[in-house]
Amino acid sequence: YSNDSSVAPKLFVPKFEDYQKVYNEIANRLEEKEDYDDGSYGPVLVRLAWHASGTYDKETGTGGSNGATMRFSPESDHGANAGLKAARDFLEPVKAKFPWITYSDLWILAGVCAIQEMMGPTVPYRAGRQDRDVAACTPDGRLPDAAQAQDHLRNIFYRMGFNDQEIVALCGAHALGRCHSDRSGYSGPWTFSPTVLTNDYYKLLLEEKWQWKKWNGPKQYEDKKTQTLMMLPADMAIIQDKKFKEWVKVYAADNDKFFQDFSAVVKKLFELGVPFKEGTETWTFKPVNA
Ligand code: ZEM
Repeated sequence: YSNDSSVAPKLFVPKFEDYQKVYNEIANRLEEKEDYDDGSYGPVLVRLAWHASGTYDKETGTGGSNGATMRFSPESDHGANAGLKAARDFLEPVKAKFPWITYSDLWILAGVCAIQEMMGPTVPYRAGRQDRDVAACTPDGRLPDAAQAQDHLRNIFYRMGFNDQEIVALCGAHALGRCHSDRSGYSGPWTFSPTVLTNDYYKLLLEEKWQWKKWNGPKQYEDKKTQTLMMLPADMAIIQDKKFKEWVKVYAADNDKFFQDFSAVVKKLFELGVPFKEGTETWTFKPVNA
């Protein structure tokens, strides 16, 4: 045995530059694969990172993005996770090219990348998540139920450690993407620009007239004017609740404030329950196509 570093095997310790390479690869794949959905895998990548993180329970310290346990049944089969295979499959070639990154770090890096590449704020990132096995899968029912209202939202998000302002800021993610009838059963986008992050979700909530959609699907709202946009009962709850609504007004009036608070709350979400080593650096990635 020798302490001489010149003969010791070289351990690959990835640095910021290496993670930026992974970021760039994801960004370039987003640009390439523009024939998906509304033109981007971005929204479904954000949803994957959110569902990986949103299982966190602060009382028991279980769940959260450390582990990437949605790779395994039963968690992959939970109703809330329907459709997220598309996002996981999108990232497989990235994992193959950079096998040193854990799935847990990769899924969250992809969420950060998607937000930034869809013109959102920069979201600071720390690496260090470890993949865990099937035994760490969380029980079904930890993610919010779209059919429910403010009491349910508070139960679910307080369990993760968020307050009312943070709940409303997180909901602004619904500026992105859409509901798919073959996934959640709901249908349609929340905004007219589902691949660009804006505060339009809050503006539309306040400014449009919303009515129940007449159809055979689950109860959801549509905008009266164009009948092309949607709101879930859980979305509507944030303007039906007085305390939530105050924050909806703040974010509808001020996109910069929304971006600032959204960046902070998403970083918090993505780090729930992650045992970072002391001194772990916080990085911000350079956008590629944004
Ligand atoms: Zn969502 N979300 N979400 N969400 N979500 C859907 C889609 C997307 C709720 C919910 O039930 C649903 C947050 C919070 C909440 C995104 C991000 C974030 C869909 C549609 C449903 C039903 C799924 C489908 O059919 O494909 C509820 C009840 C929430 C409680 C407040 C938070 C927090 C998010 C991130 C920070 C995104 C980006 C999508 C769009 C996915 C896509 O494929 O387009």
